[in-house]
Order: sequence, then C-alpha cells, then structure tokens
Amino acid sequence: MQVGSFFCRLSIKRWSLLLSTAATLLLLPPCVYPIAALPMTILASVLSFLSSPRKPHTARDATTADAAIATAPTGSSRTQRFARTLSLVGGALCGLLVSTTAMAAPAEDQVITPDADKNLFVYNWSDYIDPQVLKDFEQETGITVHYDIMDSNEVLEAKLMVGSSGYDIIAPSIHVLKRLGDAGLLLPLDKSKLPNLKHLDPQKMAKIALIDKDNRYGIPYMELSTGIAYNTRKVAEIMGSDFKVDSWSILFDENVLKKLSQCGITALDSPSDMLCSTLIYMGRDPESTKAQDYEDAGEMLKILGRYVRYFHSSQYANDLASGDVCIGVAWAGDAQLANQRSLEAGLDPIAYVIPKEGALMGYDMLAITKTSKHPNNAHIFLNYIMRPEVIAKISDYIRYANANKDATALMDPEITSNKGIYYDEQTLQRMHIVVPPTEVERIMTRTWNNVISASAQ
Ligand code: SPD
Repeated sequence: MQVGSFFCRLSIKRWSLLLSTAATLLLLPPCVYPIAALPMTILASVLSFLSSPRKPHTARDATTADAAIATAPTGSSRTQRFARTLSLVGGALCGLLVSTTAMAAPAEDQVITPDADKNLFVYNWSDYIDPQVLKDFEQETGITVHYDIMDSNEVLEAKLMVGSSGYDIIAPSIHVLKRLGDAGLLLPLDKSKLPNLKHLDPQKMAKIALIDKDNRYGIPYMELSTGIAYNTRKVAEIMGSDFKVDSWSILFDENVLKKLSQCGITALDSPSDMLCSTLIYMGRDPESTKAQDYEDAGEMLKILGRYVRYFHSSQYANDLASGDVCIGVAWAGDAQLANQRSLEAGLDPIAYVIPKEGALMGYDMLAITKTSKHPNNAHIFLNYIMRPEVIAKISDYIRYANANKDATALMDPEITSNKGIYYDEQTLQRMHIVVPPTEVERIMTRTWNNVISASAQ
C-alpha cells in the first residue's frame, strides 16, 4: 500500500490519534528517538504482518486488498490499528532521526564519531583562547566543552601525577609534555584521526620532534618567548628618556630596581622560565646539569625578589594594561595583549623586548591525558584546533604565534608582522628552546621555593 494513499484514507479519529502521538513525541528529548524508532517500526511490522490479509500476488489482487483495508470499519482489528499507528510513529521517528543526523552532519575533516558521552574537559592557560572558537566547536560537533584555567606547569604536573585529573585535553609547555609523556601520563596521538596535521609547519614539527619524539604526544598550540614587558611612558618618566630596556641586567641591578619598584615590578611564578632566563643572562648553559649553576641563578633572583610586587604568571597582563605595574618578566603574547588593552583604554603603550643576551622560546602543546574518558572527542577537538581558519582566529585574539603554516595568510597582518610575536631570523639566533635536564628538576624546584620565600612580596 502507498503511504500517501494510506494517509488520505485515515479517518478523523485516526488523524487525531496520530497528531496527539506526534505532539507527545515532540516532548521527548531527541536522544531517545533512535532508541525508540527502530523497535517501534519492527514491532509494528510484525503486528501488521500477523493481522493483515495475505499479501496479494497480482496488481489486481493488490487493489482489491487495499480497498478491503480502506473500506474496513475503523475498528476492524485492534491489532491492525495499533500496528499502523506504531508503524507511522516509528516512521516519523526514523524521518526525524535522518533529518537530525543530516543537520549535525560532521564536517569533512572530522573522520571519527564522537564518544557516546559528548563532553570534553579542557585545561588550558588563562587568556589563551578566543571564547567564540569553543562556542563554534560545540555548535558544530554537539560536544560540550568544560574549560578550566591553569597558570602553572607545576600545578598541571602535580594534578596529573596524583592520578586521574578528570581532564581530557591539557596544555603543557613542551618540556613538561616530555616529562608527562615519559611518565606514561599521556595518550599517544592517533594520527589517523588527525588529518589536519598536514597544516602544521614541517620545520617546526621537526624541532618539536627532537623533544616529543616522533610528535607522539602533542600538537603545538602556541609558540612563545619569555622576555621583558614594560610601560614605555612610566619607565621613561622614572628612569629618564635615555634609559634602555634591552638587557636582563636591569632586573638584577639594585639601583635600577629601587627606582622601578615605585611603579611596580612583577615576575613570573615559573621556575624554569625564571631560572633558565637568568642562566642565559649569566652566560651559562640554560640546560646546565650543574646544581651550582641553579643555586647561583637563585641568588641573583633573590635580588629581584626583594623588589617585585609579586611573582605571578597571569595577573601581570591586566596590571600592566591598567598601569598598576610598569615592568615585568612576561610571555610574549600576554605583553601584546596588555598593550592592546592599555591602548584601548587610552593608556600607555606596553613594549616587549627580547633582551640582547638572549631569551627562552618554546611551545605550549595540546595533549590528551592517558586517563581521558573522551579520547574521540579529544581527537576531534585537536583536529578542529588545527584547522587553519580556527587557529588563525585564536592567534589573532590572544596575540600569540602558532605553528600552522596554512594559518599565517589568514591572520591579521598586524600580528604576523609584529616582531615581538613572529621573530625575525636575527632574533631567532639568540633564542633557546630549553628542556631542563631530569637530574636538575629537584634542585630547580628547591631553588625556586627559596627565591619565593626570601622575597618580600
Ligand atoms: N596567557 C597564556 C600564557 C601561556 C604561557 N605558557 C607557559 C609557557 C612556559 N614556558
């Protein structure tokens, strides 16, 4: 029988039954449709088969049989009526399922289906994403992102060491990614699920592979350096217009520190950034294996500690922007963000310098935890982040460089031409990607704790 002709022949009573069933269905959450539709349709077919007249073999017989059903009294068989209704409801549900599936059709580059539990727990640095990207991702994939903020590699590491952190995606800096990978706390990436890896810069990937062997555990998220950010007007006002901020030495010179402390000095609460930058200033190996080098760097940092307003790794961006502090050790993009916010508020320009002695450069990576309960969702997220237009949007927003070769052309030229974000060859010569050796990890932590406790903050 034709579905159309069946509809035409429905009695008013039956139409009202169907319409009320459909109305009830609209109240059901969509997730039950696929569960309900198939068994209902199968049950309806069985009932229909059991209660229908024998299937006609010829066109003539078919017409007669259809006419028999059409002219049969409405209540000719309760089972038949029930079967037809069920069949229609099942069909409607199937239709609905097909249309919702079509609406949520995965993007071309999404090569896997999400996990049954469509949640994703992400732990990333503060001020490190365009919130719109998360909204777009949720809308496209139906995966809900639970996003927590971190501002220390050490805290991240401690959380993972303790056991199940609850996070699927984390953002360790490259040297911490290595430690976490070596400790068996990360899930090796399934590259067959990451077709967008093709967009990453092969030269940068090769550099990263020297640390994260074969790019096994992480994708580069942002590229960054550790330098000095300062309020150009305030520093000139206090130190004189000839004063140059181009060397780490200003952070260890008590005469300079005394004056600058009037407008506020800050430094990062990050042992590797602070100790290794100091080693660079001292002309020592930033990957030294000698405990004495770290102890000497610690003594230097205690001088700075006497004058800093605080050691903190995220608060300084806002404080620089508002003029509450005037100089500090900073990560590149945060300094750029402070500059943007300060100018938008009609305040002073914030400059960022790579000191002449050299500076640290590195990558913050995205990786999947070994304990991830949503590994497919996590792969879908990483793949999404590697879309050139997505990472370009993030970089423009947070003002950090990325390692996606196909994103550069899509970005704001003001960002890509900014020498404090994308370094020229000359600057790159004095930058170091540093992985502190395992044997000095403890001495670094101990030295740093001594610096903090000796500081007057
Ligand atoms: N606001 C984002 C800061 C990101 C800093 N990443 C840490 C790098 C450590 N070397």
